[in-house]
Amino acid sequence: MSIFNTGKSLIHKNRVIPVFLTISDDYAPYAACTIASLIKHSNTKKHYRVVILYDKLSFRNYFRLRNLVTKNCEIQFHKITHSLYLRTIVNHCAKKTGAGDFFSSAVYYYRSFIARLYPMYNKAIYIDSDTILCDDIANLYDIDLGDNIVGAVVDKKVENVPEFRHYVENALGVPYNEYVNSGVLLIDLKKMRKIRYLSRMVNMINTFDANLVAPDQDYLNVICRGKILHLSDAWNAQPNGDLKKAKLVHYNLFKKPWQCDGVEGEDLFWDAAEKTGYYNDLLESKKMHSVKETRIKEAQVAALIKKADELSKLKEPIIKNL
Ligand SMILES: [Mn+2]
Repeated sequence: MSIFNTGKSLIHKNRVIPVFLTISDDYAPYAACTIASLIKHSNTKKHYRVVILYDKLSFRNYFRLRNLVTKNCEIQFHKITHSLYLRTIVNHCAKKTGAGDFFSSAVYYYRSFIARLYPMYNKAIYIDSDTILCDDIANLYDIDLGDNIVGAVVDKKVENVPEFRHYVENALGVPYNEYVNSGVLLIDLKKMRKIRYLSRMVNMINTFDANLVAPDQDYLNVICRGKILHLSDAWNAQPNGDLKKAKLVHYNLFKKPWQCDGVEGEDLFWDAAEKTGYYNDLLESKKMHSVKETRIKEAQVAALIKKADELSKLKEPIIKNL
């Protein structure tokens, strides 16, 4: 299953804290920054295991990521290979080519595979690779989920954009103030396995063949509805919000600190970047980032909002929990 593994798989007296990231080659530099920030704020007495689920990873990126390993933080690499479930998702994604089909890579769905691929863990964290830790991630791991399947932060973007709000309520049947962002997840893997999360999601993809706005996130909200613990905003703090108390910053908006100046919390990103082998590359690629690319992104956002608006006008929800 895993091709590359680094760091001894220590049999530790202290339990291990599994943290999952999902990437392709293009996101490796930002994942490195996430990991560097996680290590910076880690507790030397605790043991962290970062697991990178990927579809394509060059040797150069593999070695650069592997170089981040420390005594208390190991890194495992796991290439997601084809399975029946994945094939369904890949085929489904391949059909999405229109404007507003922004999240059309199967990699977005990899977080849904964690519970099934890792039966040895009962609890895990998933974080996006456009995040920077400002606190020990062990503090997130220690939060008691109670009867809930996942812990996540309510998505402020939905609350602030009327089209998204209507989409979530009408097309998904989820109250907008319950709809969470899937960029930071504390997951009860045992419960995920119990409800057969992955096969349920794939079944819904097959049944409804819906062209959703934020696919994996929409499925998570529909499937886990009523069983989601709403975490403090500090664990998924986003630019244009309050970053002062942030424990984790998520550059979730379309402006990324590695592309343009003036993104709130950008200093945190660059501090972490300095600790990776990517620092100079990141500075260079930022210089190359053009106004044209920014315009393309803005058009994509507009298309996404338009899509949300159209879908919110349908009479019935476009997916249902099966
Ligand atoms: Mn993100």
